[in-house]
Amino acid sequence: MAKRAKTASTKKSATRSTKTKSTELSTSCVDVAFEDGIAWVTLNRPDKRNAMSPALNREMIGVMQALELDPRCRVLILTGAGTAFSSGMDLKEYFRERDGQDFITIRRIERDAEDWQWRMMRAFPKPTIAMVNGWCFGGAFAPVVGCDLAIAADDAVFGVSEVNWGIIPAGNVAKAVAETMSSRNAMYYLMTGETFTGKQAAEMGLVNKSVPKRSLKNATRRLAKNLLQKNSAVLMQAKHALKAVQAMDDWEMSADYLHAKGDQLKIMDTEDARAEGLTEFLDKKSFKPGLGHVSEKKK
Ligand code: ACO
Ligand code: V55
Repeated sequence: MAKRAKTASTKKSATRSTKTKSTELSTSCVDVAFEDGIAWVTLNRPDKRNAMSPALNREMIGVMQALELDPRCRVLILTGAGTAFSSGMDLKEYFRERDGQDFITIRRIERDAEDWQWRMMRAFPKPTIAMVNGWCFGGAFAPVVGCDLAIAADDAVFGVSEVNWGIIPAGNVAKAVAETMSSRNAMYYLMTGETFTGKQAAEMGLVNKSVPKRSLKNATRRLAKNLLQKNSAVLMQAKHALKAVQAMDDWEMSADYLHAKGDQLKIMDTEDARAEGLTEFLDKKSFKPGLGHVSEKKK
């Protein structure tokens, strides 16, 4: 402790993260870096406010396929380079330039976007966090809601801006908005195209919370580190189960489904987190499950 306080530079090195860019996974539009179990995935077209072009979408499919199997990724954080999280679909490359192409090509361009923005996101076997650092418009709502959790900068600016330029929020943007915002707020922002801040997004429940921009990375890292403490099989079953029962109207069906997912977990979880949790609480009395995870106490 005393050593660390000696000089500013030693203090800095003591807290320096081991975040390293992955040269093999980074692409022309996406930057990937690993840091202690976290994969930082940064939409990287800052000059275009990280607008999602067909090329970016194809690259994101590849990045997510790789990260799914990569043990260096145990939590995925999605964010944007520069002033934007993402300005939505690329109006030039995704819309104007696809006009006039055949319908099969158009459908493929749309499917590439949707595959990573919500289909792969929702199925991703590891926790995902959207870190909304700035502008977030239209199509960008799909990956924000596609991620399990979201944290925004207080002053990030959101807008369901499709109607402002003459289309409806497709690509499951309206669905994403309907699932996370109240009916009144969803309809209000979808019809007016009015912007709202990260702080308002948190109040409305579109994101989990908002923090001042200067603390955004640390707050997101802290959340990721909480998730890193947990058993990965338990987390995967829990997130997929929640998404599945969200779509079920019948309580008998959801109850049965959840029992089945829990039983499936016993086969998947070779570490047997459940047995260890029971032993540590009931026998060793070494932690309180209501107040934190077993491994926090073990350290
Ligand atoms: N698609 C294509 N290019 C874009 C997009 C986009 N969605 N957003 C920004 N750009 C480009 C601009 O054309 C400009 O390019 P240029 O430098 O080659 O001229 C560059 O990014 C910078 O944009 P500015 O508008 O100058 O940046 P500024 O910081 O002033 O404004 C803002 C940022 C508010 C995000 C603005 O760019 C904007 O309104 N973008 C569109 C937002 C939007 O409504 N997106 C579509 C939603 S609908 C959907 O996604 C389906
Ligand atoms: C939109 C988004 C899309 C799409 C078509 O929100 C329209 C507008 C996310 O993909 O394919």
